[in-house]
Amino acid sequence: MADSGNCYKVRLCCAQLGITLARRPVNILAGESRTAEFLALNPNGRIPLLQLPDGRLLAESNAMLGYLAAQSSLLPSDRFERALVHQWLFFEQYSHERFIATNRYWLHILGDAEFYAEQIKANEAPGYAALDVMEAVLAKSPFIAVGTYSIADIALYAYTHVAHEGGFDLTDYANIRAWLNRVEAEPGHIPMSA
Ligand SMILES: N[C@@H](CCC(=O)N[C@@H](CS)C(=O)NCC(=O)O)C(=O)O
Repeated sequence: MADSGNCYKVRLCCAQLGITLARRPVNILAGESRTAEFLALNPNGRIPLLQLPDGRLLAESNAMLGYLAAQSSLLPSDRFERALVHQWLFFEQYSHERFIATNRYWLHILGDAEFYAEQIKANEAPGYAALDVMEAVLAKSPFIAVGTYSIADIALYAYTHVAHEGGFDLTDYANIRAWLNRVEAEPGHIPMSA
């Protein structure tokens, strides 16, 4: 799904690692991730879903990043640094994506601010709390998990760079905005629209 940040993470990682990816569109708005055929591939009924050349299937965008980036500079070999990358991948899913991406889904993808008004409001404080955490970390480090660009940056970039589409204003987040520019300057970067 072109507009999905979770799908974009995988496209961006593959582009930067020179991995060829064949895309198969799944229209979640038409229920295509909930058909019996799709549920047989991913019982959780969600995209992205990665199929390896040998047919094996992998769900969960951040698990895909870990698989694709293994033995590359995007996933440190040092055991503790690798754990730090995982720390931020879990942060992305539990403290960031479920507020920032969800508000974006309701506002930007579904375009139904009125119907979801109460939930959108409820997600604002925890969404900004996640941005506050990132802002503080990025005051001291050029990248989020370790001193170099990693899949933690890819995972958090995906929905942070479009946070405004979920109603989150980054004006007061100078460190995050500088980090977005650094991520975009990394070799092989592609935009979400690519
Ligand atoms: N934790 C999952 C979240 C996946 C997810 O929520 N995907 C959305 C699109 S971004 C989806 O498939 N929604 C359709 C549905 O729930 O039916 C990941 O990171 O891959």
